[in-house]
Amino acid sequence: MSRTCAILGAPIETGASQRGCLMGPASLRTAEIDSELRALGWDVTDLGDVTIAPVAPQTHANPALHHLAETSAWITALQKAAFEAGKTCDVPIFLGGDHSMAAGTVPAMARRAADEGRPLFVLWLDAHPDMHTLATTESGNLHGTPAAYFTAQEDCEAYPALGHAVDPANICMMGIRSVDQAERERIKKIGLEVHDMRAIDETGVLPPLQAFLERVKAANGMLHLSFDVDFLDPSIAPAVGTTVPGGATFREAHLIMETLCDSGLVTSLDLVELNPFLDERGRTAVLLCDLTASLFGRRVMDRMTRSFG
Ligand code: 4U7
Ligand code: MN
Ligand code: MN
Ligand code: MN
Repeated sequence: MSRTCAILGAPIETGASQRGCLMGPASLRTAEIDSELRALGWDVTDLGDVTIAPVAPQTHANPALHHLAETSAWITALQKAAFEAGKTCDVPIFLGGDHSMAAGTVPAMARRAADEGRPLFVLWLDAHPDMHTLATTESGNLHGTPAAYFTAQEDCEAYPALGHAVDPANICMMGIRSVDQAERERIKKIGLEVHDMRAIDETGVLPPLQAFLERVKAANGMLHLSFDVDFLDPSIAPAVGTTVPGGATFREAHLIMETLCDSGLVTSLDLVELNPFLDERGRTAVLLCDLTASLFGRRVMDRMTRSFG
């Protein structure tokens, strides 16, 4: 029996500083993400896109915040739709949309895990930790806040109530290379596992990834992968509003996906921050589809199960 996945689009762009992420799900569908997965033997259902109704503006003590009411509406809609999507298949895939959508998808996956009596782990691949609260963000761009929200940090009360939080001890961040002072302090305070790009340069991606996967396995955890396009180096993935130099290479990213595939541990996926308005002939969308294919089983050669020599 083939394994099942469902695709759910979240065309949200109000969390980012630039417009365009709205087109992310359409671009990934144009790159034929569904047929790539079917070719790998997956049973794929496309659930279409989530929508929200128009909202009235909402004010906040932090005057920098942009689109608070829309973001809250998306969080509510996505917590429901992502949870429902999770019931229909083995691995739901959430197509963004800017990263504020993780404030919907991650709590939904935490609820799904809790229903199975299992903990949720999160692998966060991003240039940024997105650990601002509604009080500390200076840009006011709410795609910088989801990780603070779903780990139940203070000063997120203006967002919808959080049903299922993620334990910061169950999160591993990799690829980080742009951290604001308030985020740095919070990461230290809560003891978050962050492998910044310097650490990746020093050790490569495998040692920290394998250590994290061992922990997920030992805890019988479910594993959500939140993949922000800006995790990748901008030279290979230009279609993102928040490029930061010195990102993951093509092979580092594929090796992570291949290793995750071998582990069999990933139970849900966000593909976020793709801004097709900034893409070059669809190359970033195609790269994201190829990385997803690596995660779902594409490999160049079959691996030998025994060693030689
Ligand atoms: B993304 C930033 F100041 N920290 O708060 C901010 F550097 O989802 C960036 O990871 C946030 O792309 C980036 O605006 C959010 C900035
Ligand atoms: Mn992000
Ligand atoms: Mn980012
Ligand atoms: Mn971004």
